[in-house]
Amino acid sequence: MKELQEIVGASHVLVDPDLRAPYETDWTGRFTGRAACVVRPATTGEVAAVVAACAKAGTAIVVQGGNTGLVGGAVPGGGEVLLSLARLRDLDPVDRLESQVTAGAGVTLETLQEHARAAGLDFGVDLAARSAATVGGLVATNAGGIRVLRYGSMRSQVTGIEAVLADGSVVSRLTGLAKDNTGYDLPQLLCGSEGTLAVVTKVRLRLVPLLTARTVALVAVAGTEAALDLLAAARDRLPALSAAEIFYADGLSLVRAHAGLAAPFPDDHPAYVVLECAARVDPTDDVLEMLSGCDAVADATVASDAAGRARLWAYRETHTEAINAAGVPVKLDVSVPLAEFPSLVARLPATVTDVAPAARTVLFGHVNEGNMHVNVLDAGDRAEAVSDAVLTLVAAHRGSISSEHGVGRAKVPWLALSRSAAEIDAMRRIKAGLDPAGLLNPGVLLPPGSPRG
Ligand code: 2HG
Ligand code: ZN
Repeated sequence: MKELQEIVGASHVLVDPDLRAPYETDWTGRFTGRAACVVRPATTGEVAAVVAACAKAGTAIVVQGGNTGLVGGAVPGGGEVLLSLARLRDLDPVDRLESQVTAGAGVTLETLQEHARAAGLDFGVDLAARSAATVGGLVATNAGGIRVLRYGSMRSQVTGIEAVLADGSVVSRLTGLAKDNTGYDLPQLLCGSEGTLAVVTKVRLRLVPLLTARTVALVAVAGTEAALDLLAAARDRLPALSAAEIFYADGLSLVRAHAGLAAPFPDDHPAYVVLECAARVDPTDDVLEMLSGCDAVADATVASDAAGRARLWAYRETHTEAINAAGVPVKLDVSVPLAEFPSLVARLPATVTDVAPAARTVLFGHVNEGNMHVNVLDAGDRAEAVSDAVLTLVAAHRGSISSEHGVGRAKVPWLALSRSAAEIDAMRRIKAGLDPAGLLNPGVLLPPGSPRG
């Protein structure tokens, strides 16, 4: 402890239980664990010294950014040093020539977006937790969000990484070269590694053109199949399409009650799709033309001014908050091929109530990627049974048990539903090579059997 205090300063080693508490429980309140202490380094050098000290003492580390994760991957299992990267907030000036920027792991997504926009550019990833989620966490989980349709997930934005390895050594690859075939791509290996292979301290990121002409449409449809028909029309006819999201009547009721929002349409409908187009010239006419030619549209409302767009997005983006206000949910985040999407949605509610009769299932997600956020309230002591039933159903639909939130601690028992034994073995060997003592995020991502995994 004394050594850690010498590295980061006594005020940045939190031992008092009250000070540790906000770091020890995740945002949903479902995952909690005790840390030996919380250490808050401010530089890569300090991170390296902390990791080296922990390696020497054989102490495990759990790594945390904005603590907005949803799978328990950044809260302690018990007794680890919790390494918070929130103070790594360096943000270089935007490199306009390369259209890139280098950001510290603790920079929030919102700060990064504002920084890019002030330079006339934009960042390709956006998600509802933008005010707290940090660059390091977004990389560690390969975050997705609402613009994957247009720009891909976090790994597609990453051109370089600086990271501290489990022995405290630093690997730095921040030149951001567009072409560089000189061996294993370590930055890409770290995207989605959930803090199990190294501690990401800085990231070099690709920026995208700033598209200020934006139009959002909230479209009422008869159900999931109609939503897919609408999606197909939008993808065919709207080259500026940048988001396509889905939610259902019960989610809308919950959101409206929680946030006091007005009904979007005179009538209720089974399902709703949010479409956003972003371009340099106003895409509204194209959106209206597509909507008027699409039979799947039961009703629609369109906004192109900032306040109107935010008003329509609120119906989708308030889901997480509204669900959390109703109780501690079982959160599952799955994806299936689009052809399987309607069958999955149709079978989910009964699959849940078969094992947890009192439970309520709220579905919403990113329809373009077949990514459904399955939130189950009132599961009581049936949380594991619910997860098992839903994830088994997803596997039977050729899907992934974690589409964008990662495996964390929550999904470890089900990893084999999405990954073969040979793949898990290969992952274990990579883990053993980079972290032989199993000190980084033990209990996260890999099933037991790997070094302290
Ligand atoms: C979103 O798409 C996030 O809003 C959170 O991935 C999903 O709360 C959830 O289940
Ligand atoms: Zn999502």
